[in-house]
Amino acid sequence: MTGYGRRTIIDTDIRGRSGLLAQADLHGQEAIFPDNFVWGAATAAYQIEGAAAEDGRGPSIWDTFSRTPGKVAGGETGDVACDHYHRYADDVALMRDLGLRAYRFSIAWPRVQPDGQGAINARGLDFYDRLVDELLRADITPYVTLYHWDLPQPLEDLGGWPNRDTAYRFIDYTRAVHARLGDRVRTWTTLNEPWVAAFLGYASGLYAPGRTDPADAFRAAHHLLLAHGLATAELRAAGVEEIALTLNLAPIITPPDAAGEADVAAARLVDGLMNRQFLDPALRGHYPEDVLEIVDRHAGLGHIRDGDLRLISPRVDLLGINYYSPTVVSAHPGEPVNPAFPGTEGIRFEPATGPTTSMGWRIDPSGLGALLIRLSREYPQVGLLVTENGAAFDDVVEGDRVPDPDRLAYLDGHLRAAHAAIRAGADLRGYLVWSLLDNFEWSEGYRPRFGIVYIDYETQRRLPKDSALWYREVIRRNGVR
Ligand code: IFM
Repeated sequence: MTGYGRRTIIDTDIRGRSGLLAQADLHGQEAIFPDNFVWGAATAAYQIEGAAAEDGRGPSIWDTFSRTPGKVAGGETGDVACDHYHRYADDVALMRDLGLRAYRFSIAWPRVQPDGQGAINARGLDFYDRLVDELLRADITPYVTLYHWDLPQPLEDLGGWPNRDTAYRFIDYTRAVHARLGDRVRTWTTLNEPWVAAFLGYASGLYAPGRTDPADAFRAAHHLLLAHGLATAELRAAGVEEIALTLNLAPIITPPDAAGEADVAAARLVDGLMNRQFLDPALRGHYPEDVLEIVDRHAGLGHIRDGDLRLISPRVDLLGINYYSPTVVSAHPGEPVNPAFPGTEGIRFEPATGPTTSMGWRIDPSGLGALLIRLSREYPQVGLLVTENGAAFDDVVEGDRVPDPDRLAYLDGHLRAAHAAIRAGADLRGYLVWSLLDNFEWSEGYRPRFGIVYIDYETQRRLPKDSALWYREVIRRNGVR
């Protein structure tokens, strides 16, 4: 069913060799998760809300970017998206029908503080207030993410994330959101995927704000980390018990036929840029030496001030993991730099082989298992939560059904890998599928469909796909069988 073989592979080394095999997770056998395992789904504000100019919301960098010709496929924008802003009550009812126990959503900073500083827009907060109440009435635990890439445009005009001051503006915004929702929301995530915000936003320019300066990207990364640390301290002082940081993480491996020392060194370097550049400062209070060397070469180190690492690394309770696919690299002298990974001259990012999703991403559940085990070994102080995992496929409606066997198999395989990782000692506390709804997939527009619920964008009709009905059973059973 999953193309994933008879056994669940849960430990993969940098050369892509598989190690530990978990007999208990043979395909077709039951994999029951621990009591209190959190089951849910995730979304993000700009991808689903719409109502871009309503109730005092200001423009974000994504409004500007998506309106810039050539930046988003088909010129699409988040202006309407899934119209969740108006349909949130129906969407919560749907979540309840699907048996979800948790819902991860993000707050749009430009709704709450249209200028990114100064006046708070109460009507923006009212929306999240209503949403949280609706969730609690449905017995669904809200998981709030404070930043999922929609920086208020006025802050970008002042320099954006490469400007240190943006991190301090984030504290004021955090304080305002917590003051309104803190009595009902227990788990707070500061940032979603700062690597993407920094390196696709400021180095490759593929995402908003579309800048292409590696030095700015490294500065942005540092200031995002600083924003995380400062907001964590703010939330902790306000009495929040469960604070998380969500990173996009992946095993960086070499192809089986290219596993020499140079290839392994290439994988290590990319691991530094994508994974350790964020994990180590936030969870260990220092940058890895190999990463610092690359930062220094591109941006100098002047933006990293004395005392910053202490501010960046207050205790967090959960590490949110967004996993989709491993990254495969090899050493290739002469290969030009990958613009999203400054410092990777001579490294080839290998195209996916084997089964892929409609994003062209390789399907490899074992990567999730390997990642969870590695994180629990290397950062044992923090609990793990899969805050995103899922797949886009070209879904087709058939009558009132959306058969999506490929997505169902993808989720089944990844849940088995997650279960195997728990058995091997990973402290995994929950799993949130990406995504609840089909939505605006950033520069790819609305073509990729990641939802377990299909959206007909003409009518805004919601139609649970087969994977959603299957997921309801998974939640009911607390596992897969
Ligand atoms: O849609 C995105 C989400 O916003 C962040 N993580 C990856 C998803 C799929 O690309």
